[in-house]
Amino acid sequence: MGIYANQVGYPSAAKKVAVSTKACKFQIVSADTGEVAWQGESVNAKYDSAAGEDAFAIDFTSLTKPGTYYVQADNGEKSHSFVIADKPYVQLHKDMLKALYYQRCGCALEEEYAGIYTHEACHTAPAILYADFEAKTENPNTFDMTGGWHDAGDFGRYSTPAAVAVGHLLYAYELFPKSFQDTLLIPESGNDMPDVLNECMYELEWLMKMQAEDGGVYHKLTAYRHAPFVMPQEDLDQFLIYPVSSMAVADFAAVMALASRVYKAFRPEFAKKALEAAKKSWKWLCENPYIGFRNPEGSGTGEYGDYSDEDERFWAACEMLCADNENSEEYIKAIKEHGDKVRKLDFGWTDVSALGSLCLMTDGEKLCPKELLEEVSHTVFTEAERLLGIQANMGYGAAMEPNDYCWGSNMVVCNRGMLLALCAIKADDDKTAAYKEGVLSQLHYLLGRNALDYSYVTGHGEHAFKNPHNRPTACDGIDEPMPGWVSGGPNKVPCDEAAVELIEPGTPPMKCYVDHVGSYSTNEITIYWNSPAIFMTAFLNY
Ligand code: 9MR
Ligand code: ZN
Repeated sequence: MGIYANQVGYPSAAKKVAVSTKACKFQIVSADTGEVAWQGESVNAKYDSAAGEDAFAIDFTSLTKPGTYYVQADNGEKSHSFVIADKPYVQLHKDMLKALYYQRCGCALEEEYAGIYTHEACHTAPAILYADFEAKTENPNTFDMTGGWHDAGDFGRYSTPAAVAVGHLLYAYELFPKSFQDTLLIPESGNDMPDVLNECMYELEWLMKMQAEDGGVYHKLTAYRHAPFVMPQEDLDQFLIYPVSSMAVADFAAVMALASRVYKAFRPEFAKKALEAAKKSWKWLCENPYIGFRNPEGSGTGEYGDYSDEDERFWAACEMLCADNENSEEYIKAIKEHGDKVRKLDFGWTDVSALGSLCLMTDGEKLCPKELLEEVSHTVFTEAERLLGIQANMGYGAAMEPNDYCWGSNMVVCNRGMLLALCAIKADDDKTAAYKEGVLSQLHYLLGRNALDYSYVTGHGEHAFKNPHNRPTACDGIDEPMPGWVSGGPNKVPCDEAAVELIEPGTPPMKCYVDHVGSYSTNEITIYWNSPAIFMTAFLNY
């Protein structure tokens, strides 16, 4: 039997449910005093098809007194400890945001900000165009492409996931500014901008370098193959600028348009530059068809391939409508045209269309024709109801069905949390609480209420994962990883050597995970797995 709780904690005023795999009588024990604070009996045996087992609810909602507790069953078995607090996710939120700072490329991470996780400046050499590399051109043109965040456990920098991650963060800031007041202790801290905007600007300035003269945006900047496990500054491979994709152009236009609005109050010059960059890429989009991206034969870094750019164009059109009041008719036409072909429900790098929905339902509310807005809202709310339905049916309470456990399944968990959060702020008062509980349920899964008893955020929870597939973590000689990283999580088709060896065939999807540094298909970290988690905590801390 196992008892699984959110190892970080539960807000005093919310529902509090842990899970056990057997029926039991239980006590909630104070970790400080050993006193029994609550007792009850498990209820609601439910089969969880993703975990392949029954789960029983251990409900202690009525216990609201702040403190540190654990669950103890009548057979003596215990859960990890957790807190009950007014705002249990403040440090978690800060650490997940600060984690992005550790991804900064092209600068040294100084002790003052990075603590023990310092390193010298990495990837400072100029880059060359992939075409010149392939043609072995002598003395090719070189470009300064330094800056930005490493995408993940590798050192590549990719335009589409970069735009999506910054998108999540800027929307989170726009909607929940109060959740971003604390300093992150990064080099810019203490200037006149919230640190989330400082950190995002580091990525946006790099992204601007990815835009070509004609408005096209290069798909990615990576070496020909992933570096071996070395510290970033030891990776001296030639960085290559791969060709333009229309997904990169559209995502770029969208995020620059968004930045032009968000930074206006703090950095008017930067905001203006962002709007001009967005317009230039929008023009490119109007003049060019879909241009996909496939890795050239032999080249082995991330592909981020995508068979459709309709969703990226939809997001771009929504954002342009909000940022540029001069061509509204044109943008509305584009929103309709592309909107008809997309789901409007996903926040990931493959399908970004929900970023467009979010934009229309918040900033675009007054600019978007009423009928269109109603259609988008209806689609989003219908999905939210579907997700609440899945949560109610699954023993572990996550809106995750067996097929949802793909590479980076924790992104699905968090993206669905984002959608529920959007509905919570847009719903009539009587439904707000249910959607908020829905967001919490996603977070409970992420932080330990799952069949493997893992908190999938480093440094948060007694049984948090510790061995992310992340080059600096693997090579820095420091035992503990940086706190605040979200793992990719269970993947029903594990495909790296470590995972294939350690996960038995036939293992239920929710259990297809290994906390192994080699496991890139279940245990990597990425900027765009942290960003939707940050959106959720920004909402919950608000
Ligand atoms: O997150 C990506 C996932 O959805 C894909 O299934 C996977 C395989 O193509 O690639 C993931 O992205 C990786 C990227 O290609 C390179 N940097 C690390 C990313 C996370 O594993
Ligand atoms: Zn670097």
